[in-house]
This record gives sequence, structure tokens and C-alpha cells, in this order.
Amino acid sequence: MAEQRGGHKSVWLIFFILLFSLFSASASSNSSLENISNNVEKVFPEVIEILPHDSSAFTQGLVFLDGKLYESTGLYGESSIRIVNITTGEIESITNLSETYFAEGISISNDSIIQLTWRENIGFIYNISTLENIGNFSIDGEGWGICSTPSGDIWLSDGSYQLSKINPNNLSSIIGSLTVYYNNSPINRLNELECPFDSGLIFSNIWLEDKILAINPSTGNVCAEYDFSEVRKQYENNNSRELNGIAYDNESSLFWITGKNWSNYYLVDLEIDSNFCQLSESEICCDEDSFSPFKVLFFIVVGIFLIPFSWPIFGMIFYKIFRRQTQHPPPPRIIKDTSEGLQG
Ligand SMILES: [Ca+2]
Repeated sequence: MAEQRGGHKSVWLIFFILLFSLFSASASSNSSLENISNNVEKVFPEVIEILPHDSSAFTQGLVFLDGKLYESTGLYGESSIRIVNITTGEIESITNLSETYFAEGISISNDSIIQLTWRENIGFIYNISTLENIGNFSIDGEGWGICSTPSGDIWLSDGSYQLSKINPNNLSSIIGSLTVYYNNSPINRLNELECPFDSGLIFSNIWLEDKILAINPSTGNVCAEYDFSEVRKQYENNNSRELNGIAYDNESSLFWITGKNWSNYYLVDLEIDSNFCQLSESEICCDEDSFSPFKVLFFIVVGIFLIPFSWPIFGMIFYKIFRRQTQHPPPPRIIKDTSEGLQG
């Protein structure tokens, strides 16, 4: 009888140890997620220089090369590609699109300007000096933003939380994709892009917001957020719409920023804090945070134990297992040796 009472105690002890372990595993898993979720550096950039911008320009894309700004403007009947003088802000050269096209983001690839259209499934290639249309390419789905990395990758946004990597040779076939996460949740409305650094970071602004996000392309995690809402409040009027132009000057390491119907371009320094944006692979563990074996096991076990009728059954199972282990082993079987006479 005393042995049976001891067995019951042990069963409950095992049960509570198991429950405690699962709670601990779940808690430690959550705390690692919280550490990662705090890895977005928030920055309010200071304006270094202001340049006048055509306030009728519905800016959809911006790039900088060799002392010139290249800008794409959208809307049907108003779409264009233009070269802007960075001393005066004046338009040096412009090519208008047919009114059937709504122009979107631009980038530079193979010494040419490439320009997306929104829903027309076509992109245009221009001579970088004359802005003469020298070719087309097809776009699968909507075109929003585009950027080229120093290593030759080309990323494209379509307003969703995913970026597509496209083949740099035909500019059409999709060869990869990247889901972008802000604090472990996919973030929608990725728009105008810029791929400024050798580190391969991708910059994107968010449609309808005055924010630029720095994205780690190996994980999709946002590591920095640049908030321009105060810049817009201070310098822009009520006719301005959201920020939508990011251009990187790799000689000065500074950025030119503007937006839809903004009065100005702003020169800013978007410094990257390596503590946030140079995360190693081992630190970025939780892209699949929606699935954790510990969490699943935890919920199954807790779910089962919450059913009142399961308690006696589990108690019996634990008790039987425990009893089997604590019972005295059977006496050893003695086998009579009959080979004695055969040896020697
Ligand atoms: Ca850009």
C-alpha cells in the first residue's frame, strides 16, 4: 500500500515536471522572438540640403548617377521619364509616355534606364543620355518599384509584402522572391526601391506613409526605419502626397528623397547602424515563427490535460509505467549446465 502511494506521488511529480518544462520552452521561445522584434532602428533624418522639385510631378521612381537625378512620374496621361539638374532642380530632358501607360519605378541596368508600368505588363528601356526608348520587356503582374544591387541583382516590388528577384538579362523572368518582415510580421505596400550599399541592403518606402525601411535581403527582416513625416510637415504643403522617391549617390554616400507632388528634393544621410543591419544568419532564426515544435507540443499537451475525463486515463498510464519500472525484477532463471561432461 505504501508503495502505491509513493507511485501516485511520482506520477504527479512527472506530470508537473513535464508541464513546467513545456511552459519554460514556450517562454524561452517567446523571449527570443521579443529580442528580434526590437531590432528595428528608428531614425528621424536631418535635412542637409534642399533642391526645388516639380510639384506637378507624381513621383514614382528616383535614381542618381554621375551628378544627375533620373525621375519617373506616373498617372495616365502624365507619365514621364526625366533627367533633373541637381544644382537648379530644373528638368534637363524629358520623354513623355503614351496616355495608355501609368509609369512606375525606375533603375539603372547595363548603362540604361529601365522603367516599370503599373498594370500594363510592360517595362521600357531608355538610353541613359537621350532618354530615347530603345527596348521593352514584359512584367508578370503589377510593377511598383525596382532597384539594381551593386552585384547585379534586380529586385521588383508589386505593392505586396514580397519582393521578386528578376533575371537581369531579360528583365522578365522571376528567379527568386523575398518576404519582408517588420517585427516578425510580413509588411505590405512595399513601393519605390533603392539598393544602395555593397552590403546588399534594400531600401523601400511604404505606400501611403512617409517612411523608408532598410531590409536585410538574406532574411527579409527590416533592420532600420527612417521617418520623414516631420520633414514633410515642416517643408511641404497640403497638396503633397506620400514620400515616393529614394535615390542613392554612391560618391557622397547620401540620399536624395522626394515624394508625389512634393515641392523639394531633400539631401539626407541615412546612416546604417551595423548593430541593427549587419545581423548574422544565426541571429535571424525566426522567419518561420508561426511554426514552433515546442509551441505545437505545448498546446497539444495542455489541450489534452484540460479535458477533465483525460485525467484518470493519464494518471493510470503514468501509474502503470511507473509501477512497471519500480517492481522488483524477476529472480534470475537458473539454467542447469549440462555440458560439463563434454568439456576438457
Ligand atoms: Ca529608387
